Amino acid sequence: MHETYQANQTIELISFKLCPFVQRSVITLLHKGIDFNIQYIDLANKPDWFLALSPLGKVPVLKYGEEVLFESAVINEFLDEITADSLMPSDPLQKAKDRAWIEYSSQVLMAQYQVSLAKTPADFDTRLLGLNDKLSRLESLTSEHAYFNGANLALVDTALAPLFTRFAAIKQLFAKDLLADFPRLKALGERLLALPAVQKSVVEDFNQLYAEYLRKGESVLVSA
Ligand SMILES: N[C@@H](CCC(=O)N[C@@H](CS)C(=O)NCC(=O)O)C(=O)O
Repeated sequence: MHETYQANQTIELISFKLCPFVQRSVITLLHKGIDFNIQYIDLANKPDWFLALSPLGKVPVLKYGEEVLFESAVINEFLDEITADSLMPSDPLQKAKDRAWIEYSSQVLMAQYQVSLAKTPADFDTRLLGLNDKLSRLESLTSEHAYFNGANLALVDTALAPLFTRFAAIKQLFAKDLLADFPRLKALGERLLALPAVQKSVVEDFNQLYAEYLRKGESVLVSA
């Protein structure tokens, strides 16, 4: 743990209720027991103060005292480093691999987003092939043990968890089990969704808001 930056500053996370990248940071904050405030914005109507703060105009943004951080993977490593019980492997090679899989998981989240917003059955099927291709690679790497790397929860798990929140919502709302062919990922998802930090990482009416968002986006999931 880095002594200079113990989590004794005011921490505020700028969020959008449905953003999976923000959710990663919320999971990390909650799991590490860090006090923080959350401020929600509407991404369809970004406030000027937010645009001034966020270099890419994206959430999450973390305000740490007067300092501003962006990019969920960077935010999470910072939060991890200023608190005890690191969620990053100490071995340089394993750490580099986890960083690479965190980036990969961002691409999987994007592929999941594309699938969720397909407007026609044909589009849905094409996009699902792309998502499944990415999931197959993850499936073959996922450990049989508790978490992605093995016995210990790591930042790569906090990066993957939002995928499972959305797969669970799709299953519950639209009776589609998109993880049916991926047993190891399914088991990993169940373990992650059982963690209190993951359960509390989204708003209580998440499924309702998610369904509404997909309906507005004319998703085929909603009209099917
Ligand atoms: N690579 C970024 C991705 C963040 C991202 O794409 N956030 C989305 C919401 S989920 C966003 O703010 N989009 C606003 C926009 O692109 O205008 C991260 O990991 O933090």
